[in-house]
Amino acid sequence: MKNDINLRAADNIRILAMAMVEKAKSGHPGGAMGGADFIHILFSEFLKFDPADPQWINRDRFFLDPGHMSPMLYSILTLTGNFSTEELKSFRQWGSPTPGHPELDIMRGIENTSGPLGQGHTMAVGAAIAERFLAARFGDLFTHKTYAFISDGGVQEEISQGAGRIAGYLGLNNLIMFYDSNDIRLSTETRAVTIENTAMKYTAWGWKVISIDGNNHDQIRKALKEANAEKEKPTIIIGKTIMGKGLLDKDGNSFERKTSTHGMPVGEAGGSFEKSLENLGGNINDPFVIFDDVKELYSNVLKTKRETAAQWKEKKKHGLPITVNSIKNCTISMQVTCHL
Ligand SMILES: Cc1ncc(C[n+]2csc(CCOP(=O)(O)OP(=O)(O)O)c2C)c(N)n1
Ligand SMILES: [Mg+2]
Repeated sequence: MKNDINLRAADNIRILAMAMVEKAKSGHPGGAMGGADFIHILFSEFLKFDPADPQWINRDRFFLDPGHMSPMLYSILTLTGNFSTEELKSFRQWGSPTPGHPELDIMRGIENTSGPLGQGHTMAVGAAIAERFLAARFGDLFTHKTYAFISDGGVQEEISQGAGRIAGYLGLNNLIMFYDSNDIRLSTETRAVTIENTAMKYTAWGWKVISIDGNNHDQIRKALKEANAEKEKPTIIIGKTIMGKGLLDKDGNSFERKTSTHGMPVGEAGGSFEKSLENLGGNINDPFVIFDDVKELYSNVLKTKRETAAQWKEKKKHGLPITVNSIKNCTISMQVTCHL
C-alpha cells in the first residue's frame, strides 16, 4: 500500500504538470513527468524544511537547474501547501506567481531563479560551500544538505562542469545532485550530441556516483540514504528516467520517450491528454484535483516536518557548545545562545 500511495502522489504530480502546460498551451511537460518520482520521494521523505517557517536557517536547500521543468516544482510545492491549484491554472500567464521558469521566492520554497542551464549547479555548489564554511565555524547550527536537480542540458553546459570539479576537489559531502538522465535534450536524443560517460567524468572529479532507475521509488530511497551517509564526497545520483512517463496516444499506445514532449503540450506533441490523464488516474472533469489520499499523505508529512523543525529550534534555544576549529593548531570552545 505504501508504494501505491507514493506512486499515486508521483502520478498526481505528473497530471498537474501535464494539465498546467495543456491549459497554458505552452510549456514543458515531458521532463517534469519523468522527474516526478524523485521529487516526491525527496520532498516527502528526505528534504528537511519547516512548513511554518520557510526561512528556517537550517533547512535543506533545493536548487532546480532545468527551469523548464518548473511544472514539477510548482506541483510538489502545491502538495506542500506553498502554491494553490488556482495558481497552477495561471501557469505562464502575465503577472502570475507560476511563470514558465521559476523565480526566486524563498517564502514559497523556490530557492533559485532558473532557466539558464548550468546555473543551478553553480548555485548549489556555492550554497554547499557556504554551508561547510559556516558549519566549520559554528558547528551543527548550520549543518544541512544541499540538493540539486539537474538534467542532460545542464550537464552539457561548461559552467556546470567547473562547479562540479571544485565540488569534488573540496569534498563537499553535503551536496547531493540528482541527474534526470532521460536520454533526451530539447529536440534530439542526447546520443546525437554527446558520447561522454558522465559517471566516469564525475568519478574522476572525486564524486560518489550512484546509478539507478530514476522512476523506481525504492532505488531512489536507497540512493538518497547512501548519499546522506557519505562523509567525504559530493554525490551524483544518475537516475535513468522516462520522458513523459505515463503518456498515451489517442489509440491507447504508449507515448513515452518522445522528444516532442520536451517543450509543447501533450496534445500538440501528438499524444492524447485525455487518455494519458485517465491512465494516470486523473479526473477529466478537473485535472487539477489533488487526490484525497495524496492530500492526507502530505498532511502527515508536513506535520512531521513541523515537529522536527520545532524540536531543533527548541534544542538550539538553550544554547549549544560550539567548537571553532578553523584556526591552525588551536581549538576554541564557546557557548552561544541563538534566537531563531
Ligand atoms: C544556458 C542555456 N542554453 C540553452 C538553453 C536552451 N534549452 C532549454 S532546455 C534545453 C535542453 C533540455 O534538455 P534537458 O535538460 O535534458 O531537458 P529535457 O529535454 O529532458 O526536458 C536547452 C538547450 C538554456 N535554457 N540555457
Ligand atoms: Mg533530458
